[in-house]
Amino acid sequence: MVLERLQQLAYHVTGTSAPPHPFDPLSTVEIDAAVAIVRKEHGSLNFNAVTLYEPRKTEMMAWLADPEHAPRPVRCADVVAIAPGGNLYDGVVNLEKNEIVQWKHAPNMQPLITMEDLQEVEHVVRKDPKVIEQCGIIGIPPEDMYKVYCDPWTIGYDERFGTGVRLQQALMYYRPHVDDSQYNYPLDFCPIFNAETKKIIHIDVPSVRRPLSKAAPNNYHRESIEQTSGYRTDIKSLHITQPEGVSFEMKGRTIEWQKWSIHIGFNYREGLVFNNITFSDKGNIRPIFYRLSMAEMVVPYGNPEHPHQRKHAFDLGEYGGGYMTNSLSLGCDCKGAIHYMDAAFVNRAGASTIIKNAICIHEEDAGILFKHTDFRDGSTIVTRGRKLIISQIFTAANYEYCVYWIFHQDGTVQLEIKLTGILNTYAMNPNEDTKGWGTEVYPGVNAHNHQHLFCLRIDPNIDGPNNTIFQSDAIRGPGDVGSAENKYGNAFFAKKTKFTTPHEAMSDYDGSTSRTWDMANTNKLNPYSKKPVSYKLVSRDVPSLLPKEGGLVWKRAGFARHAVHVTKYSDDQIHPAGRHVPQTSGEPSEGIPAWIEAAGPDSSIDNTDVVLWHTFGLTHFPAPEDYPIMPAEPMTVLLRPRHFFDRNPVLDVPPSFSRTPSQVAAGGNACACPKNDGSSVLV
Ligand code: ABN
Ligand code: CU
Repeated sequence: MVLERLQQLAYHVTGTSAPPHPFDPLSTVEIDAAVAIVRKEHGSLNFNAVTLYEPRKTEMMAWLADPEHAPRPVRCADVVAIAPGGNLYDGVVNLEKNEIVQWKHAPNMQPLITMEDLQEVEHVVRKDPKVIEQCGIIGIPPEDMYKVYCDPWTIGYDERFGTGVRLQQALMYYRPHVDDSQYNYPLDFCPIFNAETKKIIHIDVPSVRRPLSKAAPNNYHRESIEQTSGYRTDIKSLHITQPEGVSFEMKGRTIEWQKWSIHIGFNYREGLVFNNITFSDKGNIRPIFYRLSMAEMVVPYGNPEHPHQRKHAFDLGEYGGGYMTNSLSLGCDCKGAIHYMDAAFVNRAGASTIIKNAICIHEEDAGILFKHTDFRDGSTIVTRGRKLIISQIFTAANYEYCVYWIFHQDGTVQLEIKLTGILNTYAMNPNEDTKGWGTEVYPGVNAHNHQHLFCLRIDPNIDGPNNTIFQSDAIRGPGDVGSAENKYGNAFFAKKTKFTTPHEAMSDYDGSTSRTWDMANTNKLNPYSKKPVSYKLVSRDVPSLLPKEGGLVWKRAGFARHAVHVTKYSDDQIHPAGRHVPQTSGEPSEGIPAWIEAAGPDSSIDNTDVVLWHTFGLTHFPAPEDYPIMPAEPMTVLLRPRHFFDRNPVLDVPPSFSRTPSQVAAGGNACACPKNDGSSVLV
């Protein structure tokens, strides 16, 4: 019956007619169906997640290779549910047979905290007598409790409370006026909330108290700026128009643009997920990536004083990059001719919900793609590039993460993350010594040092699934200056180190050797360079994990110990810090370290189906310029074709200007340019 419904009903989210593509996220209809099937068998439950149970790769590869004849992977739902008493269950529901095919109790684990979970904490905090007492001590009278706010975070891990009880820590703030930013008025104590009993079970109170700051508000909304500095008046309008429409085509959720074909998925956890990424090389459809996503992140804070060690948010695994995603608006978040896609989730009560415009797809001018002028005769070619941007923005309490997946015409994939929003702040007394663990960004406001570390999951499929990862370092040639082999000392080359085991592949960034990593298909050589066809990971924002080896964050965020880990592909290895992240102790470490241990650190990853996990990001020492709201700071990772094509793959992009030597000699501005950018073409 469910299958019939699936086939008959319009897919609110997938936008396709039935049946959905096996990579499509679950539609609202499918989510409701999965919930109904689970409810029928297990009664009253709270739902934490109902998402696509992704098709098993072997089946999926067979279907992609021959969709006419290979069996179509069955639609299944991956369910996370909480039973009365806080018991966690992981389930898989076959949506075509209407049956639960897996239902497992997951004892002593906590699933992520949803926005609904977060929102109830503030109401409880405001009414709690012990919180009211603490507020009184620092100068907030009981009648002002409505001005008290909190950002509830998962507790992270606190050895006093362990993993069995679902807990949140409430980072406390105050708003003198409803329109003031509460981050100017952090409070010095931290209540702990039990999500099961809905009670405050403990309050961490510092030994040195910090009364409520008396500083004037420091706000960022229009009214406040108009009343203070005022707005700049010298910005003229800039319009982006695409009178002929966009250059991409959506086929269901598969986008085709400039030789790329990409399936666009989205889930509650990773947000955007791309599958089956191919590029048409002279008509030959070449696979490049089976799956790409940002799979986890951690934001460890660097103040060792209790309880700040608990501030190390796994924003994807503990809260969900999909659940926190913004509904994007035209002309503000994205500019130009935009195609939006919605995202469907389940709520706690088991009803499907939708975030409208969760994904933004648009094109932008990408500046010069290539150019050359011959200095002797003035012959010139200039070709402008275009880029396709598929983006989402999520709000992780105080911070905004703007995630741009950018596809370039030359086969490059770029992940750009812009960090904006508001610093996490803590209270400080006038003239208090921050001891170097933070910065006074405004009177009474201590913004602690922290890192933003993102884990990119790359499942390469470079001309097929059997790939090998190499590290590439720019190294000086052997031989001393004056020696026969390196007389002038100028020799240097790219040293390639093949990773044959996960142990060898645990590698760190080295800016001094311009280190990059190659995902190569050693079974196929470039006809000219005789090197394996490959994609290079170029990433320069790669700080080391600063929390020390053996410490809490190091144990919990095993993925962040190295810039690169490589594992042999396994269907269920998606989440690098584990499936259920809140309140993990890190003993043993979940996710990547556990998988490597289980597979054997010395097992082979040579010429097989591998996954490359890349951790990158930045270390943030806050400064007043970041406050009261941060100007966006970008970070970029590139995946670039190397020895993949046999010549520059964008020679066929029409130039904006082209004059051969003979055209220059003939005089005039003759230009036989087909229109490329819809704008000026010189004749
Ligand atoms: N950055 C931690 C966080 C994210 C979302 C909601 C609350 C807290
Ligand atoms: Cu930061």
